[in-house]
Amino acid sequence: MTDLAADRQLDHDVIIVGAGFAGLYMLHRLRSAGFSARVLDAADGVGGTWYWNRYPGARCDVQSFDYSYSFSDELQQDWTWSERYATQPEILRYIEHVAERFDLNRDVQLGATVLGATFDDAHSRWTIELEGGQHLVSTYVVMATGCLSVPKRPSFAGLSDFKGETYISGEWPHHPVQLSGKRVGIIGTGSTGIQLTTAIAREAGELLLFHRTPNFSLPAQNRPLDEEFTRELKSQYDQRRQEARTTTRGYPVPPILSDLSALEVEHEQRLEVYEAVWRNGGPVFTSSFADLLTNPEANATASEFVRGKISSIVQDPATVEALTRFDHPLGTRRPCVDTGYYETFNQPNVALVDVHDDPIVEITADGIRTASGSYDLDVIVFALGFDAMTGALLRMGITGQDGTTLPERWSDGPSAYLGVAMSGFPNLFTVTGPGSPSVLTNMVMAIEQHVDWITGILEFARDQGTDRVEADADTEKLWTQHVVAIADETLFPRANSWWTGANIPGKPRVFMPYVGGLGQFQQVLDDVRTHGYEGFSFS
Ligand code: N01
Repeated sequence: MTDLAADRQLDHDVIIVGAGFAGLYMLHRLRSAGFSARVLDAADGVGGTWYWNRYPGARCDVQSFDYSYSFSDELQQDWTWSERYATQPEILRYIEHVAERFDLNRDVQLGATVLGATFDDAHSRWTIELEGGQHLVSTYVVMATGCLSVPKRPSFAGLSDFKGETYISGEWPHHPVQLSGKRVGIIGTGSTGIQLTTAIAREAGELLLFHRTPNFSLPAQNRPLDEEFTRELKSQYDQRRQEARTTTRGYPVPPILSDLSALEVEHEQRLEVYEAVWRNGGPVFTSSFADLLTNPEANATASEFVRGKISSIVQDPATVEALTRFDHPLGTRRPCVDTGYYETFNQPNVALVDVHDDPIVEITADGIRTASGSYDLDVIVFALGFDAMTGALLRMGITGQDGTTLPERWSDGPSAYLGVAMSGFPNLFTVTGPGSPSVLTNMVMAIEQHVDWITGILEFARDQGTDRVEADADTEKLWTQHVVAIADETLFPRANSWWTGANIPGKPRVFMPYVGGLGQFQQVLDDVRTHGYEGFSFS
């Protein structure tokens, strides 16, 4: 491929991999800055995670009007969200609208599976190899491949013997799936499994939820957005976005959150705050007090409150026990956000199968067998999570300088300067990569932040008359150490979460996202930029 890159003319200044929120905005920004760019995506449509995750009940748990692009005021004024938390079909329609509105589709190549990306050191070019034999050569590559785009696939013994239907949540078929009256089993109780549960419980004849580790789930308090709310929102959209960029989460939080320690206030006052934030709804519950994610005693008060809520909702004591046997502090695995999840267990057609002490042994022709029993099923849905943050990058066949591959480079865990670039891989950028706030924040705001910054550094390189940009190894190492050090000051690393890679056997255990928050990260990015992109070399 090296010779090919030398012989061939450049196809584009930049190849972008991924046509989700990140890839599409990257294309828009690069075009506006005068670069030629092309987006590649294996899917048959734009949308990234919202193209693939079309399982029943799929919706976003960041409020729709925050989980949307802020770069165009016309767009945010024209588009009207119907619900506080948007469903997958509505979000996909929005992304398709953006692609059309900004004339992006003409530079998006769909059905394009990337098999490899190889850097030609002598000519400072990347060659991208696609399934089917096509090769593209570019100066830069931006991996907009998503943090949750590689589903964890089932590897249960006997899987192929099953006579019924099986579905993987992240690869849900495009045709309607008929579940009504059927015996359905769901394996997995993360955000996906919980959303699936509430949706499928309405339809299935019988629903069995195979549950291994309890996750905290918080009520969304979803509602339709009426005209008055929307008018008010739109009249202050710009201020809302300005504020969002300075926050930890990438969206403004309600003023009912307390900035005190949970231990500084009386029991009654603490309960009042928890009750008010619970009633307000959404993932902000984990910020009810200032120290829930840093102080185990403070956290225990919030965990206790949620346990109490679950016990007051779910009628069956054994189910309550299984749902509340938490092995991690609240918020140290990503909390789920639901509409009626705990209430679902009171339905006569729904049961929880606790596979913590009675593990799934195999899938049989008729259903699922655990160590102590067998469950006959017509349909099994796997909601097993993702090889998060690094999965898509590691399987992309990326080879940098000196023939070093990314899997070799990251064999002890990911390392990336600002989550955006890696030494030894010049001219390659990652949007919301490991070491950036990404999945701990509102992804769309985090994407815009990274994309704007990547565009800035490419413009800077062009102004310098160079076309080779590389993160310095020492600076990258210091940043990666800093990301781990500040995570260690919190409770986050205490949990076996996908944030640490613990959900994938053999994956190095490293807390991957930057816990400092979106606003603080912006200050770092601004600082690096105003110092002439300190920590990068240009040649
Ligand atoms: O995945 P998860 P997810 N046998 O890793 C279980 C985002 N998201 O797709 O914990 C039995 O959280 C596993 O059990 P355990 C969001 O960021 C967002 O649900 O390993 N069980 C766990 O219960 C979220 O955090 C939205 O014991 C097995 C489950 O599978 C992220 O995606 C909606 C198993 C995996 O849970 C991931 O959520 C949906 C086995 N062999 C998702 N292997 C929004 O609303 C795995 N499990 C925006």
